[in-house]
Amino acid sequence: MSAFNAIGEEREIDRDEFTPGVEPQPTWCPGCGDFGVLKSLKQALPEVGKTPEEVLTVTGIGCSGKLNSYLDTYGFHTIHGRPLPVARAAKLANPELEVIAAGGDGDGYGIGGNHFIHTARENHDITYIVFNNEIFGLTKGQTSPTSPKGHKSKTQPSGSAKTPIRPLSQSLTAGASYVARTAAVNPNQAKEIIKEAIEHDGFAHVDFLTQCPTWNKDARQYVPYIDVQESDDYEFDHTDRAEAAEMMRETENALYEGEVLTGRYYVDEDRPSYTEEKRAVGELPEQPLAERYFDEDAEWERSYDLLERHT
Ligand SMILES: Cc1ncc(C[n+]2csc(CCOP(=O)(O)OP(=O)(O)O)c2C)c(N)n1
Ligand code: SF4
Ligand SMILES: [Mg+2]
Repeated sequence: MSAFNAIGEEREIDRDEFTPGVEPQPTWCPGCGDFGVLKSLKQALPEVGKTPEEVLTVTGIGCSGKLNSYLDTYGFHTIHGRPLPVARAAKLANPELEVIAAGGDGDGYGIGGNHFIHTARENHDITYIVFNNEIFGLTKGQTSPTSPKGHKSKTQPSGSAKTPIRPLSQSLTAGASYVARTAAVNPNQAKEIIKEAIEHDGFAHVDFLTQCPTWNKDARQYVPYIDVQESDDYEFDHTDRAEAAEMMRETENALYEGEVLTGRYYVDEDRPSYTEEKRAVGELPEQPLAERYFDEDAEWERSYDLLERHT
């Protein structure tokens, strides 16, 4: 696969380029589903023609947050629940950058839940991968927003009384223009879904089922899984909001009954991304802010000029 690098030269790329030169070995436990996300990204990025210097990976806190230590792109390891606002700012400053935000179910659906809703609502052109292992992995197995009702942990020894959230339905309702679920146990599908999400113009949310064999031994290991696009048992139009919503609801119910459904649930190619909307009304310059900063001829107001005018 060939691609243009940051200075416009065409060159060949392959997945090894996304493995850091001085390689920190992943500290994830053997059998952890997080390896599946890393592998699918390393395969997907060169296949969509991206070079490491064209990509920014922004992560939250958790086992999942270690992703960008093992993936050789630009990286920003943010604080708990905050990969999306950082990813949004980076995309606005440099729309040419391929921005991938990633984090856990606790990070994204719990502490960062408000950012999730509003990033979907505003349709920022970002790929958002949520490592969904149904617990807080890094902090040793507490219940998360996706833990099943009744899930026992050290902090909920009698079982969680809470009903899990429905991340796919929530994403659709909030306004995401691409919503999918895949699983670490299904690497071929995962790679294809990640490729589609990266290539999608708008907010692409991938709920990525990642087993945690260390702290969530009771959880299903997400096998066998069913690909809803491949199965004759499921027929729906993933461009139709109502049909997608119904399929998501069925999928979210099935997960807690032991049936793992995965696939592409909703795609809206027509909805303009936030960047496109802002450009259309003249509120976003054609020249990326990131470039203007280094352009001595650029006429633009720095924040302290604005401050002076308003004090
Ligand atoms: C503001 C804040 N609150 C709590 C923590 C402690 N903490 C670190 S990781 C984590 C949960 C991680 O769970 P999840 O996001 O699902 O990621 P996983 O480890 O399962 O990949 C928590 C609560 C923190 N780092 N910062
Ligand atoms: S604790 Fe669980 S989520 Fe964290 S690295 Fe180990 S297996 Fe993976
Ligand atoms: Mg988790």
